[in-house]
Amino acid sequence: MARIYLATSNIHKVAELQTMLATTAAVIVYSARTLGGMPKVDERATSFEGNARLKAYALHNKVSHEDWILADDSGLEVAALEDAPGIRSARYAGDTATDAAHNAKLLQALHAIEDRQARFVCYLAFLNRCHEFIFKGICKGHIAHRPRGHHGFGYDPLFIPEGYDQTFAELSSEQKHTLSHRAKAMGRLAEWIKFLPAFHKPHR
Ligand code: ITT
Repeated sequence: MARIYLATSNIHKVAELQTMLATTAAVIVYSARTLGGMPKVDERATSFEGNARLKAYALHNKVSHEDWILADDSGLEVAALEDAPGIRSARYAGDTATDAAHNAKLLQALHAIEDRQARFVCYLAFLNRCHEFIFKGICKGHIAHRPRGHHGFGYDPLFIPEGYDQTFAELSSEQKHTLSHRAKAMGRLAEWIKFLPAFHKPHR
């Protein structure tokens, strides 16, 4: 079976990506912890795609030739804030700030702003020594007036996906996994890896 190493230090991403990959193909999924931990990556690129690639290449020399690496760079873009926090989503209220602090800063920035349209964006970099693929997923929605719900992570308590009244943190993880930016990017990856022989499920 093919091996995929997840190039992230975010335990919530690990859980979401692992769940999504389990139904996708014949793979064994490992977190970066099995390689001694995710190296610190200076996310200096100016795009989600660039930062996803930087994370993936941080593990490049730590895995063998036939292994694959999957990295995720994602964030929340709020239209009225010129797409902030965007690629700075994880550092919006400061490098070591909590999710609650990021959410509080976002609510403050939107105080008195009526247009609350937002979208979650996810770029996945999927590569090995010979190939590199990028997959993108977007989930449109809007920002609630106060945090609601306890599931998920990050900005989930503030994000209401299009067509729903609940925030991602109020929806079950199964519902989030059918709707989210990450699920959409993973759906594209799943379509693609069907064509790679290494990921073919063995015939019974
Ligand atoms: P790695 O770089 O180690 O993967 P990270 O959390 O720092 O972990 P990013 O740089 O991609 O990852 O930052 C993404 C941030 O965007 C994340 O910390 C959340 O604040 C937010 N975010 C991304 N996807 C999210 C989701 O599904 N739900 C809620 N917030 C999310």
